Amino acid sequence: MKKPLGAQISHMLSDRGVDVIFGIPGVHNQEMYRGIEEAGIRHVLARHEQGAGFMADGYARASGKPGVAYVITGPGLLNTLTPLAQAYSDSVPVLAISSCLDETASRKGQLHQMRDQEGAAATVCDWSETAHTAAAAYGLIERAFEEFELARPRPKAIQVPIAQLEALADPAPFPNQPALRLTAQDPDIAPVLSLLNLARRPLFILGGGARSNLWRQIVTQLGAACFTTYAGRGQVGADYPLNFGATLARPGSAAVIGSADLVIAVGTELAEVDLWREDLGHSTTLVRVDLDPQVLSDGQRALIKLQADGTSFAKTLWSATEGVKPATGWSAEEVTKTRARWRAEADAERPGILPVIDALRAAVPPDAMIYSDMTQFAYLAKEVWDMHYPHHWHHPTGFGTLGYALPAGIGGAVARGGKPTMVIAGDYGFHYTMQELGVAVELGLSLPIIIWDNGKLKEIEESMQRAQIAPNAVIARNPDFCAMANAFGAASAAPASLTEMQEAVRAAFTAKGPTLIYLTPDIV
Ligand SMILES: Cc1ncc(C[n+]2csc(CCOP(=O)(O)OP(=O)(O)O)c2C)c(N)n1
Ligand SMILES: [Mg+2]
Repeated sequence: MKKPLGAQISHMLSDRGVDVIFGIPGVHNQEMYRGIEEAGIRHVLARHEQGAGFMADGYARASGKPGVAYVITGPGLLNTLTPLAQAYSDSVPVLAISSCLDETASRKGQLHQMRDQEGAAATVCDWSETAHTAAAAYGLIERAFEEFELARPRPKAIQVPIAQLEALADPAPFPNQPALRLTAQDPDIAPVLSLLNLARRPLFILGGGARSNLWRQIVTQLGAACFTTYAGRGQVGADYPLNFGATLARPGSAAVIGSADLVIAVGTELAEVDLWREDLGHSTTLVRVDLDPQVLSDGQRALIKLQADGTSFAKTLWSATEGVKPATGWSAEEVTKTRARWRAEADAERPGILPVIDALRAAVPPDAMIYSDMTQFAYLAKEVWDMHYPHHWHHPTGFGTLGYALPAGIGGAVARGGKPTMVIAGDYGFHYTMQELGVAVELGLSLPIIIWDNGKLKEIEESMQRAQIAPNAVIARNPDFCAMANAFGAASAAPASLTEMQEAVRAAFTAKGPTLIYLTPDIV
């Protein structure tokens, strides 16, 4: 049956498994809202398109499905560019569908007109295209979903001219048969196996792309030590005696890596934000496993490069490890001592936060999913908070955007349908997107929102001090955060002790709406 294209698009998305769309309507994209309910899709109304974009990101990270945002021409799309750039750097499948003007070359001064909307989105997305016909819209959506599945997932922007959204169109074609990955065949790991047979101190570095529940068994069987990136936490389990944890950013990790006689890095960019130094520190063969040729060809001098996804690699490796004798060069004692030293080092760098982190972790269910912002609390926590499950801590890693945590956590909580989800933000960063509290209240999300209020932009103040700049522009007047949360209809707590904090956090996970939990460094 013919319907306006705007409505057909929602049906097409629904047929491809989309059950939630985050967005904001306007007169330009209202046709996209005609079919949402009929298609069985839930819409979450953000308070700012940046919020909608981060919600789509948080939803995608929690569900593994693409996150979709509906926004208007011009300012609506521009407001989502920051989240789209964040999704690009962290390889998150986000699809932004917006309206656009029908004609811009000869008509100036139209509502929401800008110079080059398609081009603007192209600067931060994998691609940005305009669908001038219904067939083009369907083709682009199909392509986006196919690429999310088959290639490194990255955000895409599709814009549809207003007249097209309004015009009657036939339904989209049935979903394509899912394509089979070429790389689905077992990667050839023979050279890796020969090296493993010789290695005394093999070391794995597991990133967010390592995705497999076999890693614990693999490293145990091989007697291998491991590091994870922040995004790779939870792949092996904190109680594995040879797990150095997410401590790559400790300068001393270079020496440990240098002492390994085989290093295998899986599904990690080994980027600046993973290492905070140029060189990994290895002095031996580096094996690199990744889907992305750009990662394989970077400056880390990998001797063996395998183009494979982490899941297939782990599967093939596991089926071949039986014949490999476990290595004996690492000792659990060495790992424990090193970790204790690094923990003390991290504690000394940002004093006073570690006891709060430990107490918080003890009160959080092991399967909680955590969304953190750019705050000292999270920088330290990411290093010392061992995760029970992989892909349960999400941070605006690559792009480093303040204001990520709350909206992304809302998107995550929506995807998780009641499973424990928590937000951690700093006092300053919270200002960026705090209006999205209204969404969390509206949806009745049982979301603890931890605010770490050190009264300033502390990370920046300390950086200025290190650079011998007299700190300035690093103090903002904060609102009464608890009163503000209450004004939005959220609950709040300002615990004076760590025990009170734990009680507040436990209660927040089962509350009928969000709870802002206000912490200051005075807490004891
Ligand atoms: C969009 C954006 N603007 C600016 C920055 C730079 N920046 C990083 S941390 C920070 C201060 C954050 O202060 P707060 O949230 O209070 O955390 P704290 O460091 O005090 O724990 C700023 C301004 C950024 N990361 N993102
Ligand atoms: Mg602060």
